[in-house]
Amino acid sequence: MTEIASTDRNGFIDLPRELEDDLIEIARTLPAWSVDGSFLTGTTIERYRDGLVSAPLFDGVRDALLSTLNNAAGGYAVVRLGRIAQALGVGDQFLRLATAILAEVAIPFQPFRRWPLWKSIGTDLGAKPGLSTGVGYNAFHMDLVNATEPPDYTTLLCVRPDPLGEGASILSHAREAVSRLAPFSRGLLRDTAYTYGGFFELSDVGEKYTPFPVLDGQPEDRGFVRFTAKMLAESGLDEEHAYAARELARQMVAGQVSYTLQRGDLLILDQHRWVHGRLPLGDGQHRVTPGNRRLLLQLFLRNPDSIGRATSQAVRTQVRPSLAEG
Ligand SMILES: O=C(O)CCC(=O)C(=O)O
Ligand SMILES: [Fe+2]
Repeated sequence: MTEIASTDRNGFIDLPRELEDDLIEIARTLPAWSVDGSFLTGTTIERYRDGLVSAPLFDGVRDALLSTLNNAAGGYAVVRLGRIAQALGVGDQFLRLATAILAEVAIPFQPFRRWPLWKSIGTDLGAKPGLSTGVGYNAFHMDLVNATEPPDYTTLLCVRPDPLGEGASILSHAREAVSRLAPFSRGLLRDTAYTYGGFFELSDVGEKYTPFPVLDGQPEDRGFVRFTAKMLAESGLDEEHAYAARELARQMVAGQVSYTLQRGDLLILDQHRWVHGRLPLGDGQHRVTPGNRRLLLQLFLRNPDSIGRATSQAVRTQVRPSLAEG
């Protein structure tokens, strides 16, 4: 297994100590955020920006973050906020600061109506091991795969790593994985032949997309490699299309990088290019008290230019709730 740290240091953003000290003070002054529908409000974004830019070194970090996320070889970043988390704890002040930093990338929003802006991903020994809160291998996927407009970015903040030292995050460049496939498989992945999961109580991610093609033929900054390894288990997938998806899954694993998030690490991932997942947590979780088990918080981001496409269904939903579930 390759650690991102040793293969691609560019994804890691460590803050200068002076900036950390400034941000610790600034975080204490940031107001609570407000949302309008599912989006962080413009007022909050402006206030948070005013706070951040009062730290003279912040501009440099923002530039590094945006270029890491946007450059051709990039597409993910880990902003290391561990020292700030140590000073502030991972409570409201810290979350406001993390939200402020993310708002410099794109607009924070909460597509799951029943969850707050930061959705908790804890460790549930009763959950199916491969699911979000399970203890097992969470195979490569993109989040909200079956929406016409999935979030542009998914982000994960580590509140507590697995005390048993496992549960590394895995990432793979989906488009490079696709480029290594035989043309025959690529052709099959362009077919509108794949389905996955339900679509309930979601906002601002467009409409339910089923069946969908894995490769949508859109330019890279707009389209997605709509993939989740979990769709391989869906009934009704014929052998040819299942074969092509398995080939893609194999190539994703071949290109995998991994990193165990530490407390205060904030992983930001461009869903147009990268898929993600998680290695199993350490054996013996039942011996770890629930309050000490691994805990991440997840937040999604939307680019301003995708808002219009993503919100059309939400507007209709308000008028005709029955349409929402398709
Ligand atoms: O547990 C993790 O590290 C990832 C979880 C995840 O990808 C998800 O819940 O969508
Ligand atoms: Fe995920």
